[in-house]
Amino acid sequence: MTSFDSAAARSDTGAARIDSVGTRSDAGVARFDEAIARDQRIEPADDMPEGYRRTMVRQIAQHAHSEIIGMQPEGDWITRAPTLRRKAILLAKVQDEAGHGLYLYSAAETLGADRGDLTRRLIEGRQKYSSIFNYPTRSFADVGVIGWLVDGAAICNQVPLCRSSYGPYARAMIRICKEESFHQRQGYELLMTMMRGIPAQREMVQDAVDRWWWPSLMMFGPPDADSPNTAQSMAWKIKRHTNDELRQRFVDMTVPQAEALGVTLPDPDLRWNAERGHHDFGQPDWDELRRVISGDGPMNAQRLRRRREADEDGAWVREAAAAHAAASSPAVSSTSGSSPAAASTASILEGER
Ligand code: BYC
Repeated sequence: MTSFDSAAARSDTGAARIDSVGTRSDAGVARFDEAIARDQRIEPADDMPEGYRRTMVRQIAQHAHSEIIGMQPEGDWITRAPTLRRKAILLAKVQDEAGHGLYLYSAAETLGADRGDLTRRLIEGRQKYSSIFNYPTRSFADVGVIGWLVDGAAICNQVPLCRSSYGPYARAMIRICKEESFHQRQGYELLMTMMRGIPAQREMVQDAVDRWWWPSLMMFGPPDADSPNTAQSMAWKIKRHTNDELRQRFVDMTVPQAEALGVTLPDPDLRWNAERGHHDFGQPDWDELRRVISGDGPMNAQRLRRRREADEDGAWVREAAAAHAAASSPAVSSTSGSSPAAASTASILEGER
């Protein structure tokens, strides 16, 4: 068993376990299977296997957490942006990421999850977020490179998710992808501007590319042979392509952009393979990905500490909102961990870690 397998086992997503906990009627099973076979969307009120529901909550929650934690590396540069225009662009981008997190937590709620409970699972290290956000942003060129490479990788991964089988997730993804495309272009435009500047600016861009290239390739997840979840997620049409297929698509898309920009991608094995019609490229350090995912990346501790502090600082806002909701509708319960929704998240993810 690899580390990626054991990570997945802790998330309780093994197919055998999933089948044994399904609670659907035969008619419900048939309807779900037929909808998947016909490429129809599964909606919140539809019958679905418990394993499908748990997998969707796991992926959507991880995605939502990534958007929210992903505000930190770029957010670090808001007060240090070189001009008012760059500051306004960066502020808007970071705010967009918060919006993406909110759409995604809402999508998870359609499956019975509770957002406060999901946040607690993140803060306690029981749910993951993307490895990419555990690296530091050392210069303003990092802001451009995150837009170009990280949002570029996110687009490659997420455009196919617009056709994901779970309706609320697929629909959230359409808007998110539009905004990510805009982010990618603004990142590229920033880098273009820096590359037309003085040698020190060009060096900053190349240095940022050197540091972010391999972590960007890791965003797509472990190699297919090492990915415990891909086969089931493809069968359920949650994922439309494997991790390696999307990584290849990203490399093919990015190489000509790097050439136009005038930067070198730090991979000696990167070359066009006319026979395959794709670029060959080297393998990222998969041990590094394992370490970062398991909490031992350069910035993991700081990212989670800040997220915990923000959660504590915002507690009074949530309490006020819950009191207002309770006053306007006595039947609506609070957003505290003891709410029925929180209890139901626990049962969806039962057995997780
Ligand atoms: N980082 O069997 P696998 C953004 C985990 S935010 C951390 O391949 P799966 C942005 C994986 O979860 C973009 N963990 O899994 C925001 C699994 O563990 P569990 C975020 C990773 O789910 C701000 C185990 O490893 N995008 O764009 O089939 C500013 C085995 O992996 C990673 C999404 O979340 C990783 N890189 O595939 C700028 C997209 N890779 O959960 C930009 C939606 C793998 O079983 N998510 N793991 O304990 C997905 O498409 C899929 O979940 C993944 C993984 C491709 C990430």
